Amino acid sequence: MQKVCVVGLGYIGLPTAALLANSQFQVHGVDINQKAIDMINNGQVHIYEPDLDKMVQNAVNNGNLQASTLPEKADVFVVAVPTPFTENYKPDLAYVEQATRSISPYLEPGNIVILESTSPVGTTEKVAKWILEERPDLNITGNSENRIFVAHCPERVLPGEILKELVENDRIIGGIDEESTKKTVQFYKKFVKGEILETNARTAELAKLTENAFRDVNIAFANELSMICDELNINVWELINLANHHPRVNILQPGPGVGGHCIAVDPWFIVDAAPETAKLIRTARMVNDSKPYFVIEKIKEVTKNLQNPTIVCLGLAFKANVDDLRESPAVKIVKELSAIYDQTIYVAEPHIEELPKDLLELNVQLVKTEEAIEKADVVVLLVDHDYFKEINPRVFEGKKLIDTRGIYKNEEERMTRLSIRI
Ligand code: SAJ
Repeated sequence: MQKVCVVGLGYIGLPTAALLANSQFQVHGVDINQKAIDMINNGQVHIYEPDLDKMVQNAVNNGNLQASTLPEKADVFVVAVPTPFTENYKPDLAYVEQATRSISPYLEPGNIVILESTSPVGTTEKVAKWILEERPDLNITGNSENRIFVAHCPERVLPGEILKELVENDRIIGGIDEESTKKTVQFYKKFVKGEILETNARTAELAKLTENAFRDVNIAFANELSMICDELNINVWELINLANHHPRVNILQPGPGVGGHCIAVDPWFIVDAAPETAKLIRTARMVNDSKPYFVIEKIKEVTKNLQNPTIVCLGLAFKANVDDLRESPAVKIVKELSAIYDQTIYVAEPHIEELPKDLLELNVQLVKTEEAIEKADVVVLLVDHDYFKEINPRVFEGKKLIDTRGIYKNEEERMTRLSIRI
């Protein structure tokens, strides 16, 4: 049985570890979060992803998955740690460097080190360099007996669909040389059903960033359209629906902004690498980042002539049907509202039990959806959770509704119930 050491047990690392441990691998998971380690070793999970709890429990019970704060010797090392950006939008590789240096003492000739974290171009080469700094006895090229193999295989899974997509998605594999690519392909072929595409490390890195930048640019197009439509008093949802009937047009959906830890972050890595040239990618980021402020301006407009209106926000997550609040535009909007208004801002988020720490300290209160809507003068719909789609639109009668996700697309409904279309 091959042994795999997975470093970083978050939204990517833990599902990957669980999947491997439920196939033919012995898995040792590593994380700096002791609480997460304890939970995993008890067969529990510290993040929500459909079916992940069952898989972790099964793997731990079978003895194929165990976790610790320290790495162990293995055949394959998978690094799946965060790659955030700094305040001035520069990639922060501290976690990748720390993870790489932490596994270096455990490496043995013949091992494969795979970087799965979304990374700026050149990071996989840096991983190899950091390993050699720690382990000058190892080699990363040629036929030497002491050689190890280093490659990038970017994760591409969609939160909410992770366990399915880990197996079914096509994977891009780019080694620091051809041998590294080939060895890594052999590993992924053991559990991936999708096509495996071979390239070099730098192209693999840019391919992943390109996928997310592509989506960001397309969402920015939809968001810009929604602001143009607001100016021209045109229903953007109807407009997009009409345009999408063209066989070669497929416009995405506008919303309150772009959240999550990927699409709102990764395009900056391209901008950082080619600041003069990546004009469209930078502008798209700025359009999407400006959208929450547009929504806030709309709320201010609606509440202008109301005395101490009760404002209710529906949804905090960064997108529909997840509990993930990272980089969520909804959280940003609620925070801004709490600074603008003295009265309590009510929030309904059916996917969480309590508010995150930074909102707990503010004049923000988490309430049940129905209760919230009942007391509202103004309802701001921020996330298109299925739960909110089930709401009978009659409950909004007599209230002002700002629907940033276009749940109520029917023109007649919109005209009678919505004060503002965005
Ligand atoms: N959004 C819109 N309108 C749309 C689609 C999305 O406003 O039409 C918003 C969402 O509400 C959310 C944000 O964009 O705030 C991002 O959501 P998403 O569902 O587009 O993507 P993520 O961040 O959950 O996952 C993305 C995926 N990348 C692509 O689809 C190209 C996923 O495959 C990647 O693995 C993931 O990033 C990642 O980890 O990089």
